This record gives sequence, C-alpha cells and structure tokens, in this order.
Amino acid sequence: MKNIVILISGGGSNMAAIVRAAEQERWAARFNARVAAVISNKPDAAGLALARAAGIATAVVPHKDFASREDFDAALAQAIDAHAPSLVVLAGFMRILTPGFVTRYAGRLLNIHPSLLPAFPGLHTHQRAIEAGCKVAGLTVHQVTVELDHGPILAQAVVPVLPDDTAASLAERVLVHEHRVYPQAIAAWLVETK
Ligand code: NHR
Ligand code: GAR
Repeated sequence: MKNIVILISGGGSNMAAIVRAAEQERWAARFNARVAAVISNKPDAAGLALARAAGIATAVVPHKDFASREDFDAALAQAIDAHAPSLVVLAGFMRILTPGFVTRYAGRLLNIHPSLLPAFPGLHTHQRAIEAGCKVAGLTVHQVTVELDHGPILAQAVVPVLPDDTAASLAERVLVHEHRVYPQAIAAWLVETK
C-alpha cells in the first residue's frame, strides 16, 4: 500500500478534498494508495478535526516547541516516517522546509501554491496579483525543491481576477479550483509512479 501523508497548518480544505477524492475515486483499489496520516505544525488547525472525523491518524508537531528549523524538521520527519510514506503532500502547510528535509523526500514531496508560478512565489500571493493588475490568477501544483516555490510544475489552473476583487474574494475563487486540481494531480502522480 502506498501511504500518503498530508501536512497542514490551517483549515485543511485541500486535505479534505484529497481525502474525499481518495474515497470517491477508490484510490485504494485503483492505485493501491491511501491517506495514512495528517500532520499539523499548529495544534489548533481546523483540518485536524476533519481528518479525525474521517478516521485518519493525526499528529501535531508544533514548530514553536523547537529552537531551530533543523530541529523542527527532524521531529516532523520522524512523525512522517512513522507512516512509511510513498508521498508527502503539503496542503496549506506554512513552514519553509530545510534542505535536509527536502532532500530526504526528494521526488515524493508535492505542494499546492495559490499563484501561477513562477509569478508570486512566497506569501500574500492574491494581494500581490491584485496590486500588479493581473487579469488572471490561479494555482500551481509543483514538486518541492530546496528553492521555495520553484520545483517542477505538475499542474496549473487559471482563474480570472474580477474588477472588484479583494485578496479574500480572489482566494475563495482560486480555492475552488485547488480542490479540483490537487486531487487530480496526485492521482496522476500515483499512476505514473505505479
Ligand atoms: N519548503 C521548501 N524548501 N520549498 C518549497 O517550495 C516550499 C517549502 C515549504 C512550504 C509552501 C509555500 C507556498 O505554497 C511551501 C513550499 C510558507 C512560506 C513562509 O514564508 C512560504 C511559502 C510556502 C509556505 N512561511 C513562513 C516561515 O517563516 C511562516 C509564515 C506563517 O507561519 O504564516 O516559514 O506558499
Ligand atoms: C490554500 O489556498 C493553499 O494554496 C494556500 O493556503 C490555502 C490553504 O487552505 N497555501 C499557501 O499559501 C502555502 N503558503 P486549506 O488549509 O483550506 O487547504
């Protein structure tokens, strides 16, 4: 069985969309894959309750408990490796990962970023897209590499920016497409790495 471990920091709606797709599309039967665990760096992440309700193992590794990023990433890797993952999925995970961590999971570490990379890597993407006068925005699923938001692109979707958009209204529009595209991209990855 291919175990998928999902890392979250907040609401977990992308995580929930992946869990839903895995069930509805019968990933266990078709790809021999399942969501094995959901791990958060924030103890109060709403996504943890969603995961528990879905019967998925959860863990919390609070980044504030660690003196350095290296120490946090080592503890995070230990929690992840308890589930022998074939794939580690960042879904709204908000901590930059050290080179050592990224190297450990090279080729099996994916992220969804809410912009059309290589435009707007980093934080506050929707506000920056609006301020730049972009007429389209979107999302990118990519492999995680040492350089932030620069790994090989697996999938993208384009979403219009409307004249009265705020960062919040644009984020909401993009998120709907994230929930569609991220599960698709993961399913395609599972087929390719069969
Ligand atoms: N780590 C590496 N090495 N490479 C990537 O491509 C990564 C990564 C870690 C996370 C997600 C990313 C995004 O999709 C991601 C990609 C957090 C920050 C950030 O600045 C930036 C990009 C992403 C995630 N985090 C602050 C930090 O100091 C904390 C911000 C907060 O807690 O709100 O780690 O956008
Ligand atoms: C999503 O829009 C995701 O792309 C973004 O945060 C949201 C998380 O929502 N990720 C980042 O900004 C990473 N820096 P969710 O927790 O409901 O999936």
